[in-house]
Amino acid sequence: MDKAQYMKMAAQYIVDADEDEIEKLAHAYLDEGFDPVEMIEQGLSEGIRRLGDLFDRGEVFLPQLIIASEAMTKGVNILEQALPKDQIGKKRARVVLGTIEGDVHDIGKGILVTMLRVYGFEVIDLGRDVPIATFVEKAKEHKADVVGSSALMTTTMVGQKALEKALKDAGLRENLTTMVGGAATTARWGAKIGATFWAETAGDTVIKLKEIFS
Ligand code: B12
Repeated sequence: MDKAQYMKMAAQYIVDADEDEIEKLAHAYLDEGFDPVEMIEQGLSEGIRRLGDLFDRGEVFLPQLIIASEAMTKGVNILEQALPKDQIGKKRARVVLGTIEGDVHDIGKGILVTMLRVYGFEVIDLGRDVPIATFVEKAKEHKADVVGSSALMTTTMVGQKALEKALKDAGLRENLTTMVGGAATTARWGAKIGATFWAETAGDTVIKLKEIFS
């Protein structure tokens, strides 16, 4: 089977919320020697986005979304094991990362954590639904170089703005790179709230951070 075919099937199995098929497909894909990141970003993520649109239109309901998320997590876990282990002794930078207050969406954040670790960044993963004060506290405690927040909902992305302010108020912002992302956000939003940068995907985030910490 060619790579495009794998991507198509991965997306479809996520829409179908079929964990068993995802598992089989991920193993078969890796056996062919294809790039795990491509399947995460172009296959599985495409499927979950498509399902989100169906959910939006009322064509699928929350239970299917939950089962599909579990299938997605399973697939990502299998593919992640095939990623090269971080070979870099000295870390490029220390990143404090979490999904913002009120928001439980953590699939994308989880992918980002893995990708950053693979590329030699030290990551302190705060998890999901993280209070603004915790980001600030952990940034201080770990002497972070970067603070990143993920937001998937229009109702929670305002927390990213509050985080920028809280970091400023704590006197930390000047010495930090801040980054925002998640499906609710845009480059315009990132610029508007004064974040150092916004990125669309985990891959783009790695590229931007590598430029800053080369
Ligand atoms: C899966 C999913 C769920 C799962 C989440 C499981 C989990 N553990 O994450 C479940 C079923 C639990 C869920 C629940 C809910 N959901 Co939901 N969900 C989704 C869905 C379909 C996909 C999200 C996803 O995982 N995408 C795939 C990942 C890989 O993409 P990503 O997160 O964008 O991440 C990538 C990039 O953005 C980037 N990135 C991510 N984070 C960061 C951070 C930084 C710093 C950077 C630089 C980059 C970066 O890198 C990632 C990899 O490339 C979206 C639809 C959509 N189009 O987004 C709705 C969606 C986000 N959900 C929505 C809603 C409404 C809800 C609920 C309120 C539903 C309900 N009625 O209860 C609850 C939320 C509860 C809460 N308080 O948070 C709405 C939000 C609407 C809005 N405009 O605000 C959406 C958009 C669906 C819709 N169209 O209505 N959901």
